[in-house]
Amino acid sequence: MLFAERWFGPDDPVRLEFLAQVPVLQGIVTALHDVRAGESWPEDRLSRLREQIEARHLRFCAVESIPVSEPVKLGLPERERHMDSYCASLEAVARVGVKVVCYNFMPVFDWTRTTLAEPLPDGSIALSYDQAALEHLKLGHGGGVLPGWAAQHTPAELQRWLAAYRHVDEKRLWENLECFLKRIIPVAEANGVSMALHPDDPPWSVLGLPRIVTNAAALQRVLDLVPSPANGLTFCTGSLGANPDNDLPGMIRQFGGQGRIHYVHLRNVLVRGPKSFSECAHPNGVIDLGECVRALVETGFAGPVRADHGRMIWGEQGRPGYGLYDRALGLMYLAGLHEAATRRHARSAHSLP
Ligand code: DNO
Repeated sequence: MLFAERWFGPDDPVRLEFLAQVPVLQGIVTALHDVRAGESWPEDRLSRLREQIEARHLRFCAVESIPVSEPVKLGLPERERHMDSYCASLEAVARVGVKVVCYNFMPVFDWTRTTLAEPLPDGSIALSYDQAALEHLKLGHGGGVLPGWAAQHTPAELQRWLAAYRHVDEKRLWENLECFLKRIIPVAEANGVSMALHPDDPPWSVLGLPRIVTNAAALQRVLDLVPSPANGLTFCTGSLGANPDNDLPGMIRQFGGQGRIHYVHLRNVLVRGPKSFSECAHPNGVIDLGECVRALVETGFAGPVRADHGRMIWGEQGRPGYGLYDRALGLMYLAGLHEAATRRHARSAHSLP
């Protein structure tokens, strides 16, 4: 696997130079964050990002993410134009040599949390989620804003999207996902790009919005909709692991065994009760990351892996979940797990008759 981290571009308070000092780091994932969903990405800006990354002796190894517009997820007429733009972006990404594209199909909001600064017993700060607290937010009515997403939609836009989804249940969302995949996967395949669908975070319906990419059966259904190797997954342990019913190493063996995991996010969560969890340091929490790494090694996974979110520690301020220090610690822990799993796998291969 290739150890990577997310960099939000030249405005990121975590400078690329600092990320490059993490000993095991080989790659960077980033995106053109200011291009609106539905518009196509300019190739010259992608080339400049690549030059900056390569100047630090790192690889631009994945795009995270090319966002899917709401009209595509809702199945509105503009989706045709938006899907054309999406395909143009995939072609541009491929031309600058990036071969993995992460995306999600969550209505309105991407990852959802109720607190961005939950104090953990050791004094560090983490993101957390509680379903009851979420349902109390009166979004966009001059009332609550969803932590992390206040700036993404104006209150009027938000109301418009929330109202539009009243007509889109899970069945319709699946149909719209199928339409999207049938349009873009052939283009990705022709350009040597592996699409990596990120699971819903958290993996259940929020605020009455449908969410469908939540468990093993759903992930298999996604893959079966278009049976091309270019139609694959971002396997995110933190998202799927918030539901303790998900058997993560088993899922890695199932989908990795089919060669359909193209990108991995490895982080941990403390599950506090039904639909209630807090993020935590990588070695703590309910997820056995050692077993997950072992399953990845045994299924021959060779793509990018990142530590995903970290806590805020040692007084660091910045983008919630995306400080430097805890992500660096997490990556070092993952590198240790990987080294142990690789040696064990090599030993067991040699002991075969
Ligand atoms: C959270 C990330 C997600 C992810 C998107 C992929 O920090 O894991 O925002 O990038 O869901 O489209």
